[in-house]
Amino acid sequence: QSNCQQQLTKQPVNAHFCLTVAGRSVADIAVGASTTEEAPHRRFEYKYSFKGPHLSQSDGGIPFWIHTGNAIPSADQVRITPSLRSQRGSVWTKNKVNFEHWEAEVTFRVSGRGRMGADGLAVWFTSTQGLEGPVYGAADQWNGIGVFFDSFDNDGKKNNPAILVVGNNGNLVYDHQNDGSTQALGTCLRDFRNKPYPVRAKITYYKRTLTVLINNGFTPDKEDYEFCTKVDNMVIPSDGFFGISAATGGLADDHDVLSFLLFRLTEPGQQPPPVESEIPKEEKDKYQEEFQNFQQELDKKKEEFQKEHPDVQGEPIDDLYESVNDREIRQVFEGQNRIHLEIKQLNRQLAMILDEQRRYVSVITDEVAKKGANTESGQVGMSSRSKLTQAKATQQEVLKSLNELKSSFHESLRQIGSVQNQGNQAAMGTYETMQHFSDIKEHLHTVKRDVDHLVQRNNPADKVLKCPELPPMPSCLSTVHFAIFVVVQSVLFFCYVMYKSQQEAAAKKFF
Ligand SMILES: [Ca+2]
Ligand SMILES: [Ca+2]
Repeated sequence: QSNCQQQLTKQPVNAHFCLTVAGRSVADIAVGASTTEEAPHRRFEYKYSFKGPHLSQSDGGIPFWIHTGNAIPSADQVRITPSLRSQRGSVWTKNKVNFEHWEAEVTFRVSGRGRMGADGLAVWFTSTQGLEGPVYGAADQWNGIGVFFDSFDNDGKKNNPAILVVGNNGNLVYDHQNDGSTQALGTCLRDFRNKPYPVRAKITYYKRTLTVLINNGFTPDKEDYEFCTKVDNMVIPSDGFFGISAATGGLADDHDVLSFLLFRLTEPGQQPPPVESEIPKEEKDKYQEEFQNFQQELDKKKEEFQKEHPDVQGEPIDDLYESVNDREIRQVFEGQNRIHLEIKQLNRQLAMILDEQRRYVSVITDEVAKKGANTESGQVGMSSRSKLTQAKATQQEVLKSLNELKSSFHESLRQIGSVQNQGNQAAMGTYETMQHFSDIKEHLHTVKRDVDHLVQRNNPADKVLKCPELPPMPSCLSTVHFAIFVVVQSVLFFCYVMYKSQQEAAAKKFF
């Protein structure tokens, strides 16, 4: 600390850091008092505690506790107030506690739709049950202590939500309008509303020191407490009731308490007192009956389950079923995978067609070259002229069929587009997708057959034999040939580029 003070005089910027360090060291001392430096003996006291999953009984009550006002106990929590205007509720232990040292762990949620909420939640240890009143739903002028989780900023100093400890000997009237700021024995600023995990408060009264630690609900780690405040030399009634109360005002939050666990602390070296005497027979019978009801219900449910699922033997149920979302995602994924495979196959088939076309072009080119050679030698027959006309007709047929290929390819692309849309919509169209693709395949097969047919008709072997008989106007013919094949190649190349770009666009759409 002296080091810190030196730093403070030299560098005022470090003030915050030093204060944090100082705060941390206080926290360490506070925690150390109850843990490292010979921890006190800690015993769970079920008669002053509640928690789920069977928090409330069939009659709506909480074992060993009473609830008043708008409090609603349920199986896994007590809603001290619902998020409605001007609600007050509380729960109190039925019996007094007279432990010299104790530790209470409260797990709660304060949640509301507003950016601000009201009024707050209070944890009490008082000599009488404050069943009804204006201080967070409990009585004013209490005798004992209240730990307040004050949501609403009544005095407008922008210092809420805050946690404060207020002691009272029965005479003090709580200063609600100033958020109890003049009466608080200890305080810390913590936003405890709308947290992803429940907020936990550990309130320890040990050797006349009251310490409040907070787990701010940002982590599932239940033991991740941080220091809030500490009050030394705190005198509290020798016996009293524990209670939790809450209230709403013009603004309203749900104030839900998931558990209240009380532990009796005994200084190390001292013998912990014997467990308290038996609970009254009447209560015992009631709990016994309650337990048997639970047991019977459990057995019945077990039997029903085994009847309905004879093959299931202790397997986790989560693995057996998938949620609606999981199923939809899986179906969409499978549908898209199938589309991807089909597109790949289309690509392969197109490459094959292109290959055949190339072969065909090379054969024709050879033919033309040979024709050129024959013309020079001057051997021409009249019959060859008719053959040439035939060849010309064949070329025109090729061109026509290539045009068909082009249009059918466009048709395919259109179909792929529509299938993709269906795939995006959901996996319902799987059957339709298959149908579309078989259509596309058929188209392509037809085109391929046509092309094969044409190639066969222009069989290179025949050509080679017939080549010498070509007529003496080769220059004109070869130009026509070349022009045709330039066009053919361009069309094919154009188709391929179109297809490629479509595929890339589709890929972007998917991923
Ligand atoms: Ca307030
Ligand atoms: Ca305030």
